[in-house]
Amino acid sequence: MDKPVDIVTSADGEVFDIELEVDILKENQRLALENKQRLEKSKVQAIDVMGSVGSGKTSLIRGMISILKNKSRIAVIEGDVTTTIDSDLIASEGVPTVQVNTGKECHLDANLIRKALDRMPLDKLDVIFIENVGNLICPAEFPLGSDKRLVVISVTEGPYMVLKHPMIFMGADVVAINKSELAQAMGVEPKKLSSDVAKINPKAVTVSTSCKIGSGVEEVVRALGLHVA
Ligand SMILES: Nc1nc2c(ncn2[C@@H]2O[C@H](COP(=O)(O)OP(=O)(O)OP(=O)(O)O)[C@@H](O)[C@H]2O)c(=O)[nH]1
Ligand SMILES: [Mg+2]
Repeated sequence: MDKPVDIVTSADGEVFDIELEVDILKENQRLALENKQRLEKSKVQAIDVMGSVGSGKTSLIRGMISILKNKSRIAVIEGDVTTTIDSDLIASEGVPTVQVNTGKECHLDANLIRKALDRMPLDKLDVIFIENVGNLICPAEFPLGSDKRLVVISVTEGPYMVLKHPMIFMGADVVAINKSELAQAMGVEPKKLSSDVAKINPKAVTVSTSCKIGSGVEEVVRALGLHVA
């Protein structure tokens, strides 16, 4: 009889890949807890910013920085596959950044964040934004030790983005539905995306934003529990 297709086995029939994955996730959770305790000790609020490629993560972080920077000491950890484009944009706001190039990996993990935190003066910071790699799937499984998880999607990704990627919304505290000024042209209804999020995770706060015109950004800051000047 043929082997069932959904079981990964070695040549001698021993199941190994699935256990390996469980170990990686467990170790990540342990390191995430360490990061969380370390951040709490230094009274730093860390926000994990996730979302698909080009949804507006960097733009929203920049918008939040301009609201917060006179009152809070901010730094950014920039996760990117290869380039420093986003780090350079953040640096132009006068905010220190630590760049984490993930190479082939499609997400940040708690070990990379631990190494980034080693390079930051935690006792001199209030808020750290962590821009995750653009991806709606992998980051969901890898908590980093942040206080809050913010997911940024945009109306230009179409009407089914939420329903197709429930995992990432299950762990979200706040969801920004960005590029809202383009909703009509895209034939996408932000309210429908918001109700899709509510069905998956009723506790998540959903905010319609446009980084282009600056709307909704302050509401995101408040929803994240960050102090608005
Ligand atoms: N029209 C419109 N464009 C936006 C808005 N927010 C961001 N953009 C544009 O969308 C593009 C991508 O924005 P980014 O902020 O770089 O998106 P990102 O999620 O950080 O992208 P990656 O880091 O590459 O995954 C840029 O050209 C932004 O200027 C918005 O609200 N409306
Ligand atoms: Mg970016």
